[in-house]
Amino acid sequence: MISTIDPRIMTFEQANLAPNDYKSEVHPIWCPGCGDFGVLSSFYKAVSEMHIPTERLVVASGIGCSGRFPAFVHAYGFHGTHGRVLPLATGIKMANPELVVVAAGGDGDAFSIGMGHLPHAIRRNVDITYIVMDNEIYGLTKGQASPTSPVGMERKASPYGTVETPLNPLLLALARGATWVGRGFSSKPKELVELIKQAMQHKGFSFLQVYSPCVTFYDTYDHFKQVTQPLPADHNSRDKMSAMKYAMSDETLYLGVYYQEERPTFDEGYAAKRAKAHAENYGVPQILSRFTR
Ligand SMILES: Cc1ncc(C[n+]2csc(CCOP(=O)(O)OP(=O)(O)O)c2C)c(N)n1
Ligand code: SF4
Ligand SMILES: [Mg+2]
Repeated sequence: MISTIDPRIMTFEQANLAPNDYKSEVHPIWCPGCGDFGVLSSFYKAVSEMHIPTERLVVASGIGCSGRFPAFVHAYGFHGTHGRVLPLATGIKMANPELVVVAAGGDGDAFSIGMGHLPHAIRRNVDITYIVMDNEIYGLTKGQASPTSPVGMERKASPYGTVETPLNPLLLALARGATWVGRGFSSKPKELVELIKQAMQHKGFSFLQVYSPCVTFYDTYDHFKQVTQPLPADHNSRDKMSAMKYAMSDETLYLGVYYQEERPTFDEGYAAKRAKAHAENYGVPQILSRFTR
């Protein structure tokens, strides 16, 4: 493939940036104590340790408090429309496969309005990393129930408690065929840095759910501290049945890499078809002729 990277841009070998070098000039306006701060600082550390040149990194998002993420990263960023981060990130990766593309957002963005896109990004196995900051609520719009809110959650907008069963994001991603699935917690930064690195190093679609409490509208810090623990040491991340078993646990919520497998990526598959068509000089006239024969 012809490199689309400008030779003046730093290579991975040359990039030796500190976590702070990935901070943009935009000061985060999240509420003090918001879990998203923990995700952001783990992200700075992860990309620094991976030596990613800022010119090669793109962070895209939808809408929500978590959707502000790209503004705080010194890299390319795209704050898109609500629920549309996956088509956006897919398009960016397809347009320039040499970019490292991260999609970031919240549980509402991912599993309500954006839900239609998730199975398709997964089945295409686009080489992007999707970090979902799950606070089990719509933070930006002041605390409505989201698809991951627990049954009976009482908030201003649900005074008698919610009645819907929450969906299980990990089970969904595993059942749909995601090639990398993990879960972290914003209050476990050391582990989260490792998870972000592994997700980004994986070639294919990586789905990382991160518990990231909303201190203002649904403070779940104590709850997650009590119910989370690392995946057992004997869990084999190549064993999907084991991954599903641990993903189904709802009393203990396990953190770590649930599952990983290698499968051809959409960007590689598409590039191969494009190269074949190019070599055979196959274009629009040839396609049209098939319909007019
Ligand atoms: C098309 C559209 N519908 C609804 C909204 C209103 N809206 C903005 S953010 C949001 C939910 C955000 O929740 P989540 O994705 O969980 O992000 P959080 O704020 O919790 O990080 C909604 C419903 C919108 N901006 N656009
Ligand atoms: S409203 Fe909640 S999710 Fe939004 S910035 Fe504040 S604490 Fe974070
Ligand atoms: Mg949310």
